Amino acid sequence: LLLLTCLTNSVAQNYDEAKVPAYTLPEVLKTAAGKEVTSKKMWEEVRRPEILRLFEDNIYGQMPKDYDSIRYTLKNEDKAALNGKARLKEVIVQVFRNKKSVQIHLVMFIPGNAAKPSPVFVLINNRGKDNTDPTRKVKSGFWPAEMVIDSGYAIAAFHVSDLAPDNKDTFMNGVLQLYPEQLEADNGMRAIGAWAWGASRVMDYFENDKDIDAKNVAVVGHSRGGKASLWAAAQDRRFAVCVTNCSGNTGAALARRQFGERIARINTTFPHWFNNNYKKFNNNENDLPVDQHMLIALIAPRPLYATNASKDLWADPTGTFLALKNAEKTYALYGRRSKLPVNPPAINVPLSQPPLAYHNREGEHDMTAYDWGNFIRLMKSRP
Ligand code: GTR
Repeated sequence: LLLLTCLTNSVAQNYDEAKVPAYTLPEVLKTAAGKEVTSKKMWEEVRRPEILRLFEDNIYGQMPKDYDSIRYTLKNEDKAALNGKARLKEVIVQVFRNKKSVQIHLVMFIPGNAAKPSPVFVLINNRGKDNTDPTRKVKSGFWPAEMVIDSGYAIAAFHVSDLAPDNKDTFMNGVLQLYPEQLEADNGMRAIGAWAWGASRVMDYFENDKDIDAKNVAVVGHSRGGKASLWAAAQDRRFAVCVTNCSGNTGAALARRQFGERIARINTTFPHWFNNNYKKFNNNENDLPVDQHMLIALIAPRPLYATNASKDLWADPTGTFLALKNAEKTYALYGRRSKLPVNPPAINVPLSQPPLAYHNREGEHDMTAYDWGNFIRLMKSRP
């Protein structure tokens, strides 16, 4: 095993565009039986379920939808937060199954003067909890609550560790205690799936909060959290918008380009993120029955914003752009014409128009006020 691990790690990650191998992407709009998908109906009834199943079986695992009960408890409220501009709510979302439960601590700021329910951005927080500090002693560009409130939207967040600790030895101490059978299955849920599951339970809550417009929820994630936001939006069509920031490999970037992080590497460093079947594709990208453009297609016709950062070649900015381009045909089935150009835009040229939005921000692997400003632009320019 040690030898195998060393061999896997020794495969150099490529950063040279000239060394990207020739590849053929699996066809989004052709059914398993070889039929061309020509209508929205055929997509929704035949091809979309096929693709969803392929992602479950080969990558992210099943998404259990049954639970015994769910309870929402308002733990803290401040009607005059952010200098009176917002209402702070901290809610515990507790989900029960098999006499076990998980608790999701949801932090929300809602515009104070809103005349009707507010559309909301909900972040799947994979970084330090102080990035989403409800007291606002700590303010971070990763979750710029003040800026989002000023633009008229609510902003919410929960932490991934409430669902599955991000650790290969302890990830099962969360949602997976409610669904222990998942751990036995080669296509069972793992950590990324558990985080996406948490986003759906937060959506269950939003549907019960009169302050929130549950038909206008954008699910947001950065990097590993951005892999989860994609999977959440693909699985749960209640999410109106998806934001995936620097999500890279097994996020919004095409695997077959083998540029930057690769499947063998991600499965070695983070064996708890994806299901057992995914390990078959280590150094074997071309055998995958899907590629990541198909995950984006599952989100159609809903707006999707994928970002990258210029110094974050690990997450393959070009491969992300190409994944979006290869999902365009599916959006077109719904009459949603992509406004993306043929080639990736220059650094710091945001293309924030729906349905498929993209930018490559100058700088490091991160999520910043620059990124959020553009997510807000996408929300504002939706039809
Ligand atoms: C890296 C990992 C990436 C990305 C990143 C992050 O180590 O290789 O896939 O998830 O972590 O979450 O910041």
